[in-house]
Amino acid sequence: MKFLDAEFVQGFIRMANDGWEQGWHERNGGNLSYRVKPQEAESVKEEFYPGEWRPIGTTVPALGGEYFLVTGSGKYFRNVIIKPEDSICMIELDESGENYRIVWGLVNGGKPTSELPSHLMNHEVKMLATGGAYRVIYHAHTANVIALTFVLPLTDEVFTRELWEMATECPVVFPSGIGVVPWMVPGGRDIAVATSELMKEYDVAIWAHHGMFAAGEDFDLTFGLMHTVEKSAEILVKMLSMRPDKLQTISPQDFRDLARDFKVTLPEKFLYE
Ligand code: 2HA
Ligand code: ZN
Repeated sequence: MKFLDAEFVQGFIRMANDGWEQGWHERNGGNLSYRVKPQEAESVKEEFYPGEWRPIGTTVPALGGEYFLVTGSGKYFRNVIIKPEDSICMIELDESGENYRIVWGLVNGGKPTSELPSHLMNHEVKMLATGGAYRVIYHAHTANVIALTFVLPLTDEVFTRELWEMATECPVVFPSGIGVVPWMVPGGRDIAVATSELMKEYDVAIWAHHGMFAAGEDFDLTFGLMHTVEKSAEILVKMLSMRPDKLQTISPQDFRDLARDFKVTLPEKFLYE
């Protein structure tokens, strides 16, 4: 099969473009990765032309031998749909999980996303935690969530609870809550370790003054998660702009009632009075 005709490649391109259309990817902001299924990699391997092995910058032993579709470092989400072969690439990891090589894409040179260590460490955590179900990691520069990191305390409890309160669907969409990473230098192993620690517990991690990471099973669920959190943040920004003290809201007991009917478990640490 032609690489660009494969359904997983088309899904990846559409998600990148949907993010662009939301305004989350100014210039080269943000990055996306997908852990490719073995049969999907097999279906497009006629077009592979493997490059040199290079160090990932961290070690992900559980991901040895896996293939990933990823956006390129310095590449623009705007261009993914226009020239995918220049903007994205497929990489293969070696058996040790220490090195990668490009097997398709980035035809004009370049490297996978600058956040490759964070993406791969998050993939490793999520793959192990979900028995292999989770395949997508997405990083976006979502303006409303970023704005909130300047005015709310940078705790998982406050961000989760405030965002749950802004839209009734939120506790159902992200029942385990949201983790917050304080400001750190992006691109390296330290922020990758901090984020992947949070990903053991949550599907969403906020990077203060920078953006968000979301994890999920497929493109729709992961994009939908990012979209839901950012929409809720937009409502919170509007609410805080109108009157910072709420006149009424959803109470801890309301959340418990919702959890019962919708059959989700909401950790008590977010239901403080
Ligand atoms: O430009 O978003 O975090 C890519 C990024 C770095
Ligand atoms: Zn970023």
